[in-house]
Order: sequence, then structure tokens, then C-alpha cells
Amino acid sequence: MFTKAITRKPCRALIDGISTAMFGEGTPIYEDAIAQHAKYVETLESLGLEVTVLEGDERYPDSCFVEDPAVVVPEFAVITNSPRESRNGEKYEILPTIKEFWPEDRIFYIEAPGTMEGGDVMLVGKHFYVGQYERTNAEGARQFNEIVTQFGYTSSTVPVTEGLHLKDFVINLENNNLLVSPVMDAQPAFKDFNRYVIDPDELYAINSMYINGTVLVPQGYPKTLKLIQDLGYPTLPVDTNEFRKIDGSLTCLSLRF
Ligand code: CIR
Repeated sequence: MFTKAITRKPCRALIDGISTAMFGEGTPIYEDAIAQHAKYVETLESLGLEVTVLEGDERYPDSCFVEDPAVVVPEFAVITNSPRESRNGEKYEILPTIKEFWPEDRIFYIEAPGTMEGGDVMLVGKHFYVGQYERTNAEGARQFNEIVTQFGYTSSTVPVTEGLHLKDFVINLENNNLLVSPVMDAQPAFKDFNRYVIDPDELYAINSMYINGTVLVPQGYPKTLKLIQDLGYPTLPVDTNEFRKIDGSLTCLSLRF
């Protein structure tokens, strides 16, 4: 059960966010991003979460994607280590907020040469699947494993071969249900789950977000929306169009705990 979330407003420098344009082209419009972010926060609040909203940080174009500089569960928090120069400093900016919720002896750090971003970390029960690719390396995953096992969690790595983060291609909807890309569908690590394969033209909607029984779904993906509704979940559409232009999606915009 999530009770809290941390978010950060987009900044004007958002237009310089890293983009592969894998899900949509164009330059984000700041004012629209601000409006969409406010709606996102409102949606989380409507589900009972107490949301901390940090101010935009112009030094870091991608800093609204707070999921990446930290991984959090109630027992502990891990400050990650992005290999991207324009993102690495975000870890220092999220730390004071993390310290408001976790005592110092429950905060851990991925250290160089280890790299990691939270978008690569998917929790199912007490097991973390860690995507390994551009942003999270083997050493980052190794350090992470050492941290989480102290608290009765386990972790394993999954190769990411399609794009940015693990959670762009597989997401946990609880109840043993995963939304997956065709590539993740074939991934042995996920063979025991109920896997729902998302059409290639709706891949962006894999990154839907389960919050306490309800699923937030990016607006504009009718097939995925119907699939999730047919599974019996109440759904809430959320417009993330401006964030999509720089590879951002629903889970990236918050830390939930
Ligand atoms: C980046 O490339 O780092 C950002 N433009 C997008 C980050 C998205 N984060 C996520 O999926 N957790």
C-alpha cells in the first residue's frame, strides 16, 4: 500500500532533456508539461497519497524524472548513480528529501564504477528485477543486490535490449500480472507471470502505473486501456504527452512508498 510520493516539477530546461524520440518526437512545451505534472500530482492525491512536490531544478533538464536518482521501499532507500553526466547530479538534489523520510543508516549509495537508474528497477513482492543496459551496469546491480539482501529482499538482472529502461518494456500490475513488450514476453525471468503483450504501436503504454488497486494509464492508448480494464482494474488516464517527447513516462515522474 503506497501512502506517499515524491515528485519534482519540470523545469524550463526540460526542452534539453535527453531524448531518443523512441516514443514520440518534438520538443516539450514547458507550460503544458507543468499542467500535465499538476494533473499527475492531483491523480496521485485522489488515490490517497500524500505527495511532496519539489520545485523544478533548471540545472538538470531531466530532473522531473525523480524515479531515476533513487530506489525506495519503506525499509530503505538507495541513491543511484546515473552514468549520464547531465543527470548524475540529480542524486545530490534528491538526497535532502530522502533524508526527510529515511534515517541516514537506511540510506545506501551506488558507487562508481557502479551505475544505476531507478527506471531499471522493478519490484515484485520482495524481489527486484534490475534491467541491465546503458544506465545500469553489472557492478551497479551487484552493489544493489548487496544492499537489498540485508533487508530480506532479493534481486536478479534482466537484459534490456530495446531502448532505455527496464520499466519501459515490462511493468508489474500486481496479482502476478505483467504488461510486457514482445521481447520481454520471451524473457525466461518472467515465464511464471501472466504476461500481457502490448502491441508494438502501443509500447509506450506498458509503463502504466499500479497504485493501490488502480492503474494509471498514459492517455491515448485505447487497446492497452481496454486490456487493463478487462483484467478488472479500475483505470485513470493521465496525459504525459510532453514527457513522452523526451522518453519520460508515468513511473518516472514519482517515487512511491
Ligand atoms: C532520460 O533519458 O534520462 C530522460 N529523458 C527520461 C527518463 C525516463 N525515466 C524513466 O523511465 N524512469
